[in-house]
Amino acid sequence: MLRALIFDVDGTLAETEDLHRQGFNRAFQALGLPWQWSPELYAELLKVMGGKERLVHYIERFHAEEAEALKVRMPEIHDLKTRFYGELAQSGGLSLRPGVRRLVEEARAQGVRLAVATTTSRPNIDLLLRLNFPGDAQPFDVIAAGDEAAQKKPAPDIFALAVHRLGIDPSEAIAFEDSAAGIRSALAAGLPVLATRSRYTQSHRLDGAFSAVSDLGEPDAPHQHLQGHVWPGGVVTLEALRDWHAGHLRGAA
Ligand code: XBP
Ligand code: MG
Repeated sequence: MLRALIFDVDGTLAETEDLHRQGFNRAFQALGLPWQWSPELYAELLKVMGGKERLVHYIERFHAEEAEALKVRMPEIHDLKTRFYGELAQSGGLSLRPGVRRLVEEARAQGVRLAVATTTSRPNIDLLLRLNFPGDAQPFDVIAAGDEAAQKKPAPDIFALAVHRLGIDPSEAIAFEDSAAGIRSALAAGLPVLATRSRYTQSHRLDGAFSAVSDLGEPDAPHQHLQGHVWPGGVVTLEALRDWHAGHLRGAA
């Protein structure tokens, strides 16, 4: 039985990555660091998951000669980036990607549990949920985020933590991801993965996902199919997910 849907956040629930990039740039400027991350460079840096890890990677790769002194400043830079990200998100809006709200509502109405498994920091998720589900104290049953996992994606830790907190077997859930590292993480945790490609994962290989689409789709705005399972009408509905999942379990038996 399909008992839970587990969502990645950045690039999957919402197109947040460029706000993260801008948040980093504002933090660099505020701290007098002459660094500027372009969208092209950021796409490259995104291969390292987690903002803190990404920052350390950038320092080691581009400022190796002063790396030790700069790495000490990482927590300060990242805290400031999180603050600027929050300000940017609040002023510019942070809307959900197509089909996300519909699918979340279908799941809640039909008793399928909802979880988040992300490398992003907890305040960023709380803000995203507050802005998009006002008045709803807990739209998701389980949140597994950021430094709660010993190792970030592509390690399975954060998806495994979400599954553990849901108290289910991974075969009873479906994961939603936008990145190659995220797909690897969910697969390693034993979850089937549906990929929705995002702005910053256009060049990623989505191998391993049982289906890859441009987004979840809406009845009046069907998605573009990329590979694997095809969704009726170009829309990922809970009913269609249940059908796929039942067939998947029969195939595995
Ligand atoms: C994507 C990430 C995140 C964000 C930044 O996470 O790698 O690190 O870019 O967030 P996911 P922080 O797709 O798993 O949601 O700076 O708070 O780490
Ligand atoms: Mg993502």
